[in-house]
Amino acid sequence: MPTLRRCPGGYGDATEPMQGAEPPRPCPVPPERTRAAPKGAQAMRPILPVAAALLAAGPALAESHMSQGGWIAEVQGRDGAAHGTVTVEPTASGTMVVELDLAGLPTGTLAVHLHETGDCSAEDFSSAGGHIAGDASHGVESADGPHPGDLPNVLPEEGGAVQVQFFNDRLTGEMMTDADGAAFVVHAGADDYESQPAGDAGDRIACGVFEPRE
Ligand SMILES: [Cu+2]
Repeated sequence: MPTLRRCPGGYGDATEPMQGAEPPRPCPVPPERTRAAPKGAQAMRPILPVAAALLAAGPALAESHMSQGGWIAEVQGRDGAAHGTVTVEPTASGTMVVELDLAGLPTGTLAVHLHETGDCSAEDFSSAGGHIAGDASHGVESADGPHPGDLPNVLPEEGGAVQVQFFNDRLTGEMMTDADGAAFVVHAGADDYESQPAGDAGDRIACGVFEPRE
């Protein structure tokens, strides 16, 4: 009988070699507990298992819903500075996953929305129009809200990065692909989730036009 010894860290057992026996079985590799995350990535963690679950469901599902279709916007400030990207991805359930990967924003609490016109050409980004509104009122504090284009405020810390995913089950592909497109807008202030028509969120400081993804 081979003798057992404990592996470092308590993960499983390995057998000690006997005279003339097979070589010892190596200790199993313990699961990775800590991995250096890029700064600002912490906010994504609670939702990442969902993406992992979709990927784990099989290559076909992962391919059809996580890499094909969807939309991406390159976000720019009023000075033309690049602030990263926002993607909208359809999923099997019909819920959209909106992912923000932004940098260089002001600190504070900032409103972010999906606006109804894919046009960031105006200096103040007014060309993006109002929110993607459907038949709803603005804001989760409105009884008949929120807009499909409403999103939770984001809170960039020093350095101005925001990396987060949101579920959005009110937004439809038709809203993203109508004739005049759609845009992502960052505001200078917070959305109060209540004021009509746009949450009293202040100036538009960054904008990106959604384009279909490969
Ligand atoms: Cu807005």
